[in-house]
Amino acid sequence: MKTVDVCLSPDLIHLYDVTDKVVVVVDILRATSCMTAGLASGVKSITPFENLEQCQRMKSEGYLIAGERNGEKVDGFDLGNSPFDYMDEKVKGKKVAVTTTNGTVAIEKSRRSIEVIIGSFLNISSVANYVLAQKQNVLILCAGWKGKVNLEDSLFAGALVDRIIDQFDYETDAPLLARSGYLQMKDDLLGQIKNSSHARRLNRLNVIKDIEYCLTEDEFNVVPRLVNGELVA
Ligand code: 3SL
Repeated sequence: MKTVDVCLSPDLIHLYDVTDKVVVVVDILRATSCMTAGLASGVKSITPFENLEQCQRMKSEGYLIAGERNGEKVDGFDLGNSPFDYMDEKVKGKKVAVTTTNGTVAIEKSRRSIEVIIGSFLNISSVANYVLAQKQNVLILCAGWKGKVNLEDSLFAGALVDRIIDQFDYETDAPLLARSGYLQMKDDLLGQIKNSSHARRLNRLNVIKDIEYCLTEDEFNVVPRLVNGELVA
């Protein structure tokens, strides 16, 4: 039977052998929600960078550059890290290079896997159907915050496990833990996540609209995949 596991922080990824797994990278607030929304809305590709300067250099190659550090748009970049930035007309058909505090770090750390795909509440059923249809083991990698565990990514992991567990065995207790948290909180995800550390951090930046949007389930029917270093729909 295929297995599913949950890695609650990119700093724990060294404990997992990703070479025989599809990795679902998740950063609900907000990197993977942006990637999902953008690629579903006509962005041509999104190239993730861990390093800010490398990302910035892509501007001279004709890319729009998106940059976030500590929740704020990086000065001089074209886009910040709001899903609404990625759905703007001016981004349609364009190639975007992006760097964020945690999301792009998690993608970078997953590159040795069979395949990297992008998960968010916005495309959760599509992601569930995608991994159900494949024969591969799955690791859900939560981007967290600077190496620490966060609520919103862990709840997404639990929600995805809940959708697929009938056809997967679990390798460790992390999927059980994440699923039980999700089942306990699923009727008031927004209320629970509004109290999370990152939502409170973002609230100070007035992005409540983003938080609400990022918790919308199944807005899009798209599974972004990392192909030759770029995310495509
Ligand atoms: O850390 C990240 O990758 C970002 O998604 C954080 S924020 O939501 O833009 O603050």
